[in-house]
Amino acid sequence: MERSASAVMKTALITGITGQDGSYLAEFLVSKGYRVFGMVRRTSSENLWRVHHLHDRIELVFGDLLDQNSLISALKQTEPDEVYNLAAQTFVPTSWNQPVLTGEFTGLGVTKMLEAVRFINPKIRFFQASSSEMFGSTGDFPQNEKTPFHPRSPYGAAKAYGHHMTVNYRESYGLFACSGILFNHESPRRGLEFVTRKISYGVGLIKHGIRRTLTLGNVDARRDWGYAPEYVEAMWMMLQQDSADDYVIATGETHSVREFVERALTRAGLSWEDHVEFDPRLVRPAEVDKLVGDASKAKQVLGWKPTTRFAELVDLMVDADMDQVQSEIESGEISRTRLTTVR
Ligand code: NDP
Ligand code: GDR
Repeated sequence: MERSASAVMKTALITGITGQDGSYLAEFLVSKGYRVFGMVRRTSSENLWRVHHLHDRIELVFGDLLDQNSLISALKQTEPDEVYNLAAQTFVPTSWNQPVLTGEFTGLGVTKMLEAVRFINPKIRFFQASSSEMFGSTGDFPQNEKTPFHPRSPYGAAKAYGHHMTVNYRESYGLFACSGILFNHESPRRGLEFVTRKISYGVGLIKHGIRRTLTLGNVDARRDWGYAPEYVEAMWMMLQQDSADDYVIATGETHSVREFVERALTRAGLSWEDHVEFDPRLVRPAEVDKLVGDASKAKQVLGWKPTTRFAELVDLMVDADMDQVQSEIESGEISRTRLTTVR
């Protein structure tokens, strides 16, 4: 691929650019003057809605985490200074259904990308999107970079492997490889199956009279929820340091799913009694009861801190989904298919 005329312009390759974080990171890096490449896998129908608005500012290359040569070829084509490895099978319940595939995407995929970096250009700076799910049922609160892992799902176990491989490639080969231990982060671009978006979109459907109920599993689980655009900035900050390291990225606050639902319903003027139902099929084989992160290292070293707090996050997601549902009604886009996906 032809290189830009500008000698100072940095180039980044983002895997998972079609996902929530990939789209925000692409926006952020474009705003910083980067040449941004996104790696996408071949799909039979178009899947680029989160990055449509960037179509003339980003470039796409084909590749799949399962295919080692496609990663090597993506690096050869794009010659990046920085690689952000955001691609993964990210939905925890699916990881019990498809544990092997999750291990291959979310775990081994990291090693495949690290190997590609080492082989093509070991000077490339590498970011791995690790997860608070690695802490699982640890009894230590709040969780920091030194807290032991006890993952409670095939997803969490695969992420722990990817994290350790990132650390190992740094220590064994001197790669500039960073692992961001990211606590839950949300936005109006979150997939509809994750609980926050399921709630905000569900509330939008109820408010517009399309649905009557919101069906949920364990509403006592507690999470540390932040705002996704702020988390992608932390990823970039990690790769701008003099040396590579690992950082917890979190708000330091924990709230239950129940609190999230209550705030969302209140925002829309709806009540729990009329609209929330429990479905035992949504309860997981093993739950992570409580997560709360300590991001003081990121604050001290990177100068990163979260600004959007819980109530503001819920409100902005509910407001966005009220508008989203309204525009889907107007355009006729609300279809039976779309409604089944949010059950
Ligand atoms: P999403 O589920 O929104 O996006 C996942 C991305 O991975 C999609 O672009 C998807 O592509 C891509 N992908 C999946 N499998 C493959 C594959 N085999 N080859 C190439 N691409 C693939 O995730 P998020 O944006 O929310 O998360 C980004 C990263 O951060 C993930 O690694 C996630 O595990 C991690 N993380 C996220 C947290 C969060 O709260 N959001 C918290 C902690 C970690 P396609 O569109 O084709 O499916
Ligand atoms: P999580 O996110 O598993 O933390 O993983 P999710 O939003 O799926 O679940 C959060 C908590 O809500 C409870 N819950 C429900 N969850 C879903 N999805 N649907 C429901 O109906 C429901 N009812 C209750 C869950 O049991 C859980 O306790 C996310 C993903 O983005 C991972 O990729 C990422 O690594 C972690 O966050 C940090």
